[in-house]
Amino acid sequence: MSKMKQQVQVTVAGNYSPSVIELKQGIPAEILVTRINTQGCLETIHSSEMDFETDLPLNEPQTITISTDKVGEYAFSCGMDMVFGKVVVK
Ligand SMILES: [Cu+2]
Repeated sequence: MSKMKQQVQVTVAGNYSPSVIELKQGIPAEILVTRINTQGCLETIHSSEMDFETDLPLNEPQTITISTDKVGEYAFSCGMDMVFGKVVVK
């Protein structure tokens, strides 16, 4: 059986697109986050609920591994907590 993995691309351009990321529980997941312009204050993405903080260099996709162990909703935001998105594990 081949290994399953979920991967979702997120584009950052003044906000997060998509801003709601749905993942299935129990399947390893990563989000590939690419900041494509300098709109807003989105040079950093972080989440205390998912325990990550990552710089987003312009046009350089960053891979963030997301735990899907537990069903729930987990917020992430820009470094100044002004722009938000969330991961929904179900
Ligand atoms: Cu901000």
